[in-house]
Amino acid sequence: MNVREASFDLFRKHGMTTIFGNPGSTELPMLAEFPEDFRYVLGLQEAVVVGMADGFAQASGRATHVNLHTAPGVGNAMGAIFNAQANKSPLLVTAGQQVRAQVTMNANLTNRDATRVVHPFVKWSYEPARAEDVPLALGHGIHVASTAPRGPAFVSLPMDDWNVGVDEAEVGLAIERSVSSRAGADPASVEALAKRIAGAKNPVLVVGPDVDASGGWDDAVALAERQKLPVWASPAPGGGRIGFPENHPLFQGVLPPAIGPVAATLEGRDLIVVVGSSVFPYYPYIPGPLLPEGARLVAITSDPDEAARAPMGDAIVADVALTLRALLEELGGGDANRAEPTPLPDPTAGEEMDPISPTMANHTLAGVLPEDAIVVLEAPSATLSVRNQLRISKPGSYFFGAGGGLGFGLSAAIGVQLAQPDRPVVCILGEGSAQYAITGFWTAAAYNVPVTFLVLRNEEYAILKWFAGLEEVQGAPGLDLPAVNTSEVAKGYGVPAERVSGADELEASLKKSFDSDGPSLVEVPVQPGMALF
Ligand SMILES: Cc1ncc(C[n+]2csc(CCOP(=O)(O)OP(=O)(O)O)c2C)c(N)n1
Repeated sequence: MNVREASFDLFRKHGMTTIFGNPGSTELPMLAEFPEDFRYVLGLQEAVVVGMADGFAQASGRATHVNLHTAPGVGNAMGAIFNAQANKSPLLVTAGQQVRAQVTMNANLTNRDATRVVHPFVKWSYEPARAEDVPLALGHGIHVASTAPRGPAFVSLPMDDWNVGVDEAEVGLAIERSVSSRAGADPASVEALAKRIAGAKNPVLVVGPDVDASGGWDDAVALAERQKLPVWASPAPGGGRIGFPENHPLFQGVLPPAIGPVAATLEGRDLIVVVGSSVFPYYPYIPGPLLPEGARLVAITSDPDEAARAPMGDAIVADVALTLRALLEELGGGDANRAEPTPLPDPTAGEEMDPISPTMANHTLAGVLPEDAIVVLEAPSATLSVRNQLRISKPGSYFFGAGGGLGFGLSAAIGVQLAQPDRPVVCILGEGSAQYAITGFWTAAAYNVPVTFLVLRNEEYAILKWFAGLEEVQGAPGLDLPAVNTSEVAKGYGVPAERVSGADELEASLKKSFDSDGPSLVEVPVQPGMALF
């Protein structure tokens, strides 16, 4: 047995038979005699390769292998690796390396300091000391990436390692290992939190992305319903996933992403229970009290760093779903005697305009969205409007780049669709955002990945104009995007595309797109500016 055979057996054992990559000369030896039960998904640029793998890992819930081309490939991928750590996406990122005999002399394409390059954005980074150690190192990377908090791990692989022989018995022990890491909470902490909830007058629940990622969706609903807790989604920038049905009568909206406004929104609450979110993914600095007067906060997170760095409140570090279940048990069967909050009003389409507003575009999408659709979103100025109009209400149905690096949306949608071939995927993009992963259209076409891309064309970086107002910046250049013709570009990569105008044409085109069994794109001109509803 050689390193290649052992490594592919390891990938098989972990169900990692889809590899996302962009190859170079240093990766070819790994790909030699590529096994038939594996699938290689080619991306034409590394940011897209990692973004696709990120979507695939999140939507499949399992570690996913991305193979990059030595230093320049890893360099191109860095923004997407940053996104993957923010998304807590379990990625095994590997990159080829010069042959061992030429690393010390720094021959061409040597990935100098390979383990340091990715350092701030990965949980673990390694180059095995001997060729024979490659399978063990890959296993190490898979286990690190898959344990909480999940995130990317990196292994640098010298290109002459693959044909080296390994001790079959020894490597077999490494391959068959499993690591179970869903840790339940300390019972005393659960008991104390249950008492605080039961004794609170006006408690509220804030749900974040790890509710969905941990499989705790139904438990969060049960907790909110039994305790009659009004529910807020954690602020949108860090909310890569939705953790609670947004059409539920207890759902109160998405928290604003800034210190003062969060406290103002939660005014009058005496207990804020945060599940599966950092406290909090703030973005603009709008100072104010961290908590409303008289309020206490408790966070449940599987991420010790999230717990440690929070500026206020207590935290329980444990698996989110298991802790919610333990909490439900501790609180017992009866429903709490609290008044139910007023549900959100139904979304409305707003005024007729030409071009239509982003609100109208999202409203139109909501009308034709298939029941079991998955939404991948990267249309910055329309984020809140999408949330409000779509009111996504099923688990595993929303993916958003928590890191904020553009290029996630288009590429992740392809990975999500590959992981969930039986569910329709719609990817809502700003035309600016689409350009950061534009070559992803080729992969969607080449592998016939049936994503519906909806491009909201407002001919500007609308969100940056809004930020300019907030930051009191006048006269900044580079905020307009006239004449970026995304539908024509998509056609160039092989994705059938239409440019439509108005709600009726949009509706017809979206329906056609959802019925098609390949990728397609609908580009619709929309009004400039932020869309909040
Ligand atoms: C990799 C990367 N580069 C730059 C930015 C800064 N940025 C944030 S939003 C934005 C504009 C996005 O434009 P578009 O997708 O058209 O959406 P709109 O703001 O118009 O809704 C930019 C450039 C970023 N977030 N990520």
